[in-house]
Amino acid sequence: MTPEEILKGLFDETLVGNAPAVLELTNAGLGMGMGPETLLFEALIPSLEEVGARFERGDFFVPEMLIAGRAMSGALEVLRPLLAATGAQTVGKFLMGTVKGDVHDIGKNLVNIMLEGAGFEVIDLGVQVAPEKFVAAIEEHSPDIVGFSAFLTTTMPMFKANINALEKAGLRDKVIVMVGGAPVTQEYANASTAVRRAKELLQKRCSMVNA
Ligand code: B12
Repeated sequence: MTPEEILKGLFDETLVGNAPAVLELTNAGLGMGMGPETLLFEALIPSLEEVGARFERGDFFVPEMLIAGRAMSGALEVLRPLLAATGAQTVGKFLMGTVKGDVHDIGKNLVNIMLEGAGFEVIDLGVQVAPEKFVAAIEEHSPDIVGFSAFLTTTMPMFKANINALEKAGLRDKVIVMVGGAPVTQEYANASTAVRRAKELLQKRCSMVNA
């Protein structure tokens, strides 16, 4: 198989949610020396974008989205150690969760993997995280950054609700807040940008504290 065939196969099999084939192709690609980022950004993620486009057109329904998502998550588990294996030392603590009312977690999990790879200690609160739970976790773990992930236009208002809850608990000035997810602007909606921004924000905050 050529690298092109691997990428095309990965795209097509993710699209139809064929998890075993996606796993096999992921392993085959890696075995051929293809980079994990190539498999992710040139096949797996574009395929899920196509799934979303088909859903929007009414060609796909929730079950198709679900099996495609599962196929992608399976591949992500194989890629996880490779994406995270940089051996970087801890640069900060990142608390992450998908907001209340939202169950999408693939993007969040990918960002977590990239953050871990860049040396962040990541505490993942999972999905459907209520504002009170974010507040309690910030009090417990004292993270440098808290990340809210949302994938629906209907759950994006939870960003504001979470920030209000942080303000009410007197925590807003203690943490940097980052938001992301499919409906959030391109500038933030990318795992590698997320890592770069996280580091920049942390540096800025440290220099403010030390000034
Ligand atoms: C898979 C999927 C599902 C799966 C989720 C499985 C799972 N475990 O996550 C299931 C089937 C459960 C699902 C359900 C629904 N879904 Co859905 N889903 C998708 C799909 C196809 C892919 C999402 C995905 O994983 N993408 C791949 C990842 C890697 O990319 P990403 O999510 O954009 O993540 C990147 C960035 O956003 C960023 N990022 C993510 N989080 C964070 C956090 C921070 C802090 C930062 C800095 C960055 C960051 O980094 C990531 C990596 O680059 C999208 C289509 C799309 N175009 O996104 C629809 C989509 C998000 N879903 C949609 C809808 C409508 C629904 C449902 C309401 C459908 C229904 N009628 O029931 C339900 C809602 C359920 C709920 N309450 O949450 C719509 C949302 C439309 C909108 N604007 O509101 C979309 C856009 C499809 C569409 N085009 O219509 N879905």
